[in-house]
Amino acid sequence: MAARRRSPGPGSAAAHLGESLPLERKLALYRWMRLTRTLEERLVALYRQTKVVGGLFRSLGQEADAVGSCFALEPRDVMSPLIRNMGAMLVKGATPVEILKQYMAKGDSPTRGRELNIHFGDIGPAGTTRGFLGQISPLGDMVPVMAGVAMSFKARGEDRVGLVYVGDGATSTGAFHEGINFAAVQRLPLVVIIENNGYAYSTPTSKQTAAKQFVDKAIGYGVPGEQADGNDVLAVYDVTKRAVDRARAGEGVTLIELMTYRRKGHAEHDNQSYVPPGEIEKWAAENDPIDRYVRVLTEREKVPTATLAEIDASVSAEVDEATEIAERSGTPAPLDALEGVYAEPPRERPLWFREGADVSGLGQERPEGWGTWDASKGGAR
Ligand SMILES: Cc1ncc(C[n+]2csc(CCOP(=O)(O)OP(=O)(O)O)c2C)c(N)n1
Ligand SMILES: [Mg+2]
Repeated sequence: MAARRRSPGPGSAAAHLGESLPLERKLALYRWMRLTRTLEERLVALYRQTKVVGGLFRSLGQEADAVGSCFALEPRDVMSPLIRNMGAMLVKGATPVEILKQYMAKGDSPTRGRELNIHFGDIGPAGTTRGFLGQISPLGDMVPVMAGVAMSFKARGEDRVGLVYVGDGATSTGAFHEGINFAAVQRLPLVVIIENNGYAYSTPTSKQTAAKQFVDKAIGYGVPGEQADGNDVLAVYDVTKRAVDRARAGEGVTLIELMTYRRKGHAEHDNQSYVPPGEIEKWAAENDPIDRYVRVLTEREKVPTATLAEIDASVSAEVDEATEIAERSGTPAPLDALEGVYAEPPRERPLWFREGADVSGLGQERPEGWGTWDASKGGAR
């Protein structure tokens, strides 16, 4: 039977966790969480100024979950984030400038305005890229994809580990089941993190599964499962590091359930009218991951508050500078939408299927040269 262990909950805050990390690394965890929150607050301001194109997804209250888990990876490892894992992407090397440009759909953003928010990636052979996959919207689908990534590591004998995040809602998909089952059977070096934040859109966890807890699903897959307090950054680091070490040692998949809470709506448009009164306020007051970590650092680690204030100031300056850089960039050229989508040069003439057809009455024929035909030469701009 799979082993199950629980990390201590709020109150027993990290009494035995992350102790081995040097203070410099503990402060780095603080900085990543603060950067995540400050950058998201800036994005909210830009959203309200209509400078963000599309939805804005917050991870308010979940910063420890994203940051602490990704912090357990090595640069050569590969991670697949979700919309609430901006913190993990920052830890893995995504920059605030890239994220701001991406959210604002700038022409020189990572996807040149063709994808929104944090849907962009950087993957390749170890040492050549930062190792995070571009996100896709279909829930759960990245589990089989990451099983494939982990299988490639195993097949090539590479000392690399994959980590995939899924939400509580995503566990209800067939893809989640197929992916984790395959990875478990193949003993692939994969860590699967279920972020239990209480909701999937407006669906509460109680309507998502009949299981008492998501970590119980590990038993059915025959893999170790661990549940941890997702708002305790050192606990998150600890549980993920154990799983990463197991994967690296050839012991296969671990399923982790991180207990956290989504304090904002699904996206900024969601007014959370379905949330019971007082619930959000309670989590904000009693279980904010940054507040809790500040207490750990100042009370247990004896870090002066001035040191944390300096980090906060440097984060604010970094976000200000990144915003200025991102705001200076222009919008994409219209034909950018077609670049990198089709083969270049094209194998077929554009609209070959219309050749010889009488389309005179349609009034929607594109001129010769429309599309990638001329885009790469710049001729059609
Ligand atoms: C297969 C699939 N079904 C439905 C959706 C629509 N959808 C997008 S996000 C979401 C809720 C996700 O909830 P959860 O997995 O708990 O992640 P969270 O937003 O809480 O981080 C839904 C239903 C989708 N993208 N893919
Ligand atoms: Mg959820």
